[in-house]
Amino acid sequence: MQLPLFSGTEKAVKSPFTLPLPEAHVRYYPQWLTTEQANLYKKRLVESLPWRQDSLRMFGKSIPIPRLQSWHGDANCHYTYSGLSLSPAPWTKELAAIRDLCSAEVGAHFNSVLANWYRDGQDSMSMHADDEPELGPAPTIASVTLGEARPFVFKHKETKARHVQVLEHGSLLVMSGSTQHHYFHGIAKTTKPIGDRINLTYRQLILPD
Ligand SMILES: O=C(O)CCC(=O)C(=O)O
Ligand SMILES: [Mn+2]
Repeated sequence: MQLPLFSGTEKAVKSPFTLPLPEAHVRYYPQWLTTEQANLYKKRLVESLPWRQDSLRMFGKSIPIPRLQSWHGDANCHYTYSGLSLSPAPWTKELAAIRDLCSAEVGAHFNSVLANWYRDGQDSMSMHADDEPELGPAPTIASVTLGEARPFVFKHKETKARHVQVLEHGSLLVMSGSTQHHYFHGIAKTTKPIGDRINLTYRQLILPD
């Protein structure tokens, strides 16, 4: 693994594993980044991204989403989800460096990333699947967590079976194959006093020529 912001070659101590999810393919890499790398990336991303609180239109009302976000990618990567249309901000040094680490790990190309900043336990992401047509039928999504560990909930669309994986500081979660077809996922609110968390989901949008 290449470490663009560091000269050291520390390796993760915990091994990656596949989550026990029928009809999905999800791999979890704890300590994918060292604590030192993850701390530095988090600090730089908090300071440098153009964070904004977007709103979704639901039931004729404009509802602010419970987190801040920032959408980045190649110039043509326009993305629409839940009625919200996002135009890409350019790649920053940190987002591009982490993208290249993800590509090297996963063997896939990513042309865009959604950054989410959960400021505290009241920030959340409701259950959803990343199944927008522009992601294609079987997207590979690389999700990097920086900051507070939060439970990531999977729910099978038909059987309703649930599985929880706590996503730790510096971890990588890779969802691929038919995962989005069969499962919802999300981050619940908590009343516990907790710190903030950044999540980066690297994606490959399939764009018309
Ligand atoms: O914050 C997370 O771990 C999940 C983010 C997510 O599901 C998304 O951006 O689509
Ligand atoms: Mn998602």
